[in-house]
This record gives sequence, structure tokens and C-alpha cells, in this order.
Amino acid sequence: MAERVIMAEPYPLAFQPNATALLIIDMQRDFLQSGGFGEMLGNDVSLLRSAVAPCQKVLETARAMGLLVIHTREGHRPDLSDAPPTKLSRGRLAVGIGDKGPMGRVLVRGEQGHEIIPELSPFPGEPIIDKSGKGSFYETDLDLMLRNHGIKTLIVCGVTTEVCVHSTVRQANDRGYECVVLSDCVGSYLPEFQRAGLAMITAQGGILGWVSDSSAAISALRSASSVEEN
Ligand code: C5J
Repeated sequence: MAERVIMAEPYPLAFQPNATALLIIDMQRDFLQSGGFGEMLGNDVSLLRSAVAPCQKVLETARAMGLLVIHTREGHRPDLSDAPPTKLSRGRLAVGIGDKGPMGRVLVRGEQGHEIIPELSPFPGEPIIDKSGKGSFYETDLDLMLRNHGIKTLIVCGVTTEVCVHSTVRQANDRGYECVVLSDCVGSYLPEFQRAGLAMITAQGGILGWVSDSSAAISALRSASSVEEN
């Protein structure tokens, strides 16, 4: 399959559609809805909503193009044996990880809050990476899965920009993947961190990767499809 280009900062990124995956990070009720982990930490979770509709459009296009789509979820085993005690005690929260909240036990696998929001529900067969850390490569089989699929480029969406998206992009970058983060498909509870988080990726000639947006990604993917069909 021929190489295509996505308009991005700091410069256009060439990619091969069949070596590209869409990675959607932690679009879970616990981060986007009231009563979850994000809110327990004192955040206004409505600030993440703007990422949902653009993410949906990119997801639809990626599926239509036959791209590998991978979802991640942050969360823990019910016995919390995979959660460092430091993570459990951090924040001195009245209701924290593992405690009962309005959407079940906070950040625990199998609970309602841990689910991916219905707007972005994985299709059957789309891999879901369950991770206990912030970075999606930490103690998961993501790298193996990507290598087995011959993936070289990651289109990255999800939350939050400066935490799990950043940790994942940094880990991916060190493993040799080229990441393009879509600015309108990632979200932060802190607008200044959204700006700074994206700027850190593209600084110094793209030290961590590229930043683009949903429209540029969709037109690059569609151009790939129409050229392949001709
Ligand atoms: C956080 C995440 N913010 N998915 N997790 O704790 O960014």
C-alpha cells in the first residue's frame, strides 16, 4: 500500500495506512463521567467531552479503512494486587481507587466506571489493552501486538493529554513508533496542560512526535482509500 501524508506539526508526516493503528486511550466513564476517578480527584470532567465527537469521527473512518483499532483502559484487578500502594494512597482521597463510588468501585476492572463510554464502545474483535499504569506499554502486550501487525505509526486519541496520552506517546517514541496526536481528540481537565502537553510533543523538530487534528487525519485516511480503490 502506497505511502500517504497527514498534514501535521512540526511538518507533514508520511505514513503507510496498512502499518498504521488508531490508539484510543482511556475514554472511560471513570474519566469522562460524573462520579468517577476524574471527579474524585477534584476535576471538572465536562472539560473532556469536546474530544468525544471528533474521536467518534476518526474511529468511524479508521474502521471503514480497515485500520487496526486498539482501545486502552486504566484500571485494577478487584483485589488491587496490581496497584502500587503509593498509587492507592496518593491524593488522600475520601473515595479513591478501589472504593465504592456512584459507578461502582473506582478504577476497578469490571465496574461500570471502568467501561469505555458508549459513544466509543469497542467493536467485537477490536483489542482492548487493560493497563494498571499511565503508559499503555507498561506491563502490557501492546508492543508485541503492534509488532505482530507490522505497525509503525500510531494515530493517538484519548485522555488525559498530559497524563496517559503523554506517557504512552513517550513510551511509543522510545520504542521507535511514530505518533501523531490529534489535538481535538485528546483532552485535559487543565486547559494550560492541554496546550503545553501538545507543544511538548512537537517542540525541537518533533522530539516526541507530531500533532494534527481529526479533519486532517480523516482526509489523509480517505485519500488513502480513494487512491487504493482506483
Ligand atoms: C489519569 C489518564 N489522568 N488516563 N489517567 O489518571 O490520563
